[in-house]
Amino acid sequence: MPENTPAARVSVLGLGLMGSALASAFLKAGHEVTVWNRSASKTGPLVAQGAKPAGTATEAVEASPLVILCLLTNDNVGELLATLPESLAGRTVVNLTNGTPAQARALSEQVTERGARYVDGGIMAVPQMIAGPHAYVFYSGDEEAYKEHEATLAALGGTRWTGTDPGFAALHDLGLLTGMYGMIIGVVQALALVRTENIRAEEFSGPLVEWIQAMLGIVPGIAQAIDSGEHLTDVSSLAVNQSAFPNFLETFAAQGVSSELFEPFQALLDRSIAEGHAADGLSRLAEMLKAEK
Ligand code: FVH
Repeated sequence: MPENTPAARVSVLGLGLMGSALASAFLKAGHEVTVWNRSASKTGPLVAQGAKPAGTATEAVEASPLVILCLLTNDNVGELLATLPESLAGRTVVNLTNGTPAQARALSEQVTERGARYVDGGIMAVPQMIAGPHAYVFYSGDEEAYKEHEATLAALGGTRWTGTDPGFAALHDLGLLTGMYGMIIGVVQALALVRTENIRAEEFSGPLVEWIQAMLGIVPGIAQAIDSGEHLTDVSSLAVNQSAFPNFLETFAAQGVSSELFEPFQALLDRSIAEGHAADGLSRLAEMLKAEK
């Protein structure tokens, strides 16, 4: 525990892979931890580390001013919260379950209506990384409650405040994961392509990583163009990208690799050009993706 951080009472509800890692991190930081899980068998290893088992979710909530939830889905969270309206009052609920901004906002209402404070969190780590140097959590919601418990929450990793809109932590979480999935789409397509000629994926991963790292340098420029609305480019126009794109789709077909992940990109390029944006850079595509809310 960092110096000057007093031991806190924390309850962790939901002891799957992630919830167990969270509870364990609080214990290692010297906090007094109460644990509950729907299937009681999962409390065993944490009790062995010093956690107190709660017989019911209500008992777990009543044990601590800070209540951490980490269930599979936010629907599960809503259902669980609905079973404990009385015991929530006066506590801070920090929900670290993965979900959508709309779900976080709805849960915030559900919790505050019962006299408790709500903070939502998006964990940027896998269970094995919790409490390590690269783990951090986005938080949003009740700022006073967050500040009151930030030192305790720091046992899990870095703390990044995103604002008082309870949906913002989920938005940041999903934003980063969207970038990650975009990269994974490119990586699996590239490796599937070179494997058709028996080039080893491991061998190709070297230049692939090097190239992706070099290309990451264009991200700030794309972001700047999106913020300013100035999409004209002298680097790589949509017209240039559109003219090269059939080479990819033709090669995928010729090599027997599905192009199902890439066809939507071709369609988006075509639509951008048809709407008069041929001279713009790739940042224009963010505008093209906007749909009416
Ligand atoms: N694991 C990971 O890498 C990711 C990293 C980023 C954040 N996610 C999110 O964390 C949430 C929990 O994930 P998890 O890895 O702990 O998941 P499981 O090991 O499958 O544990 C699920 C727990 O949820 C409990 N549960 C499920 N349904 C209910 C319900 N209706 N009522 C009460 N509890 C429920 C389940 O209980 P049990 O099956 O053991 O009885 C587990 O405790 C998740 O949002 C990830 O997206 C993890």
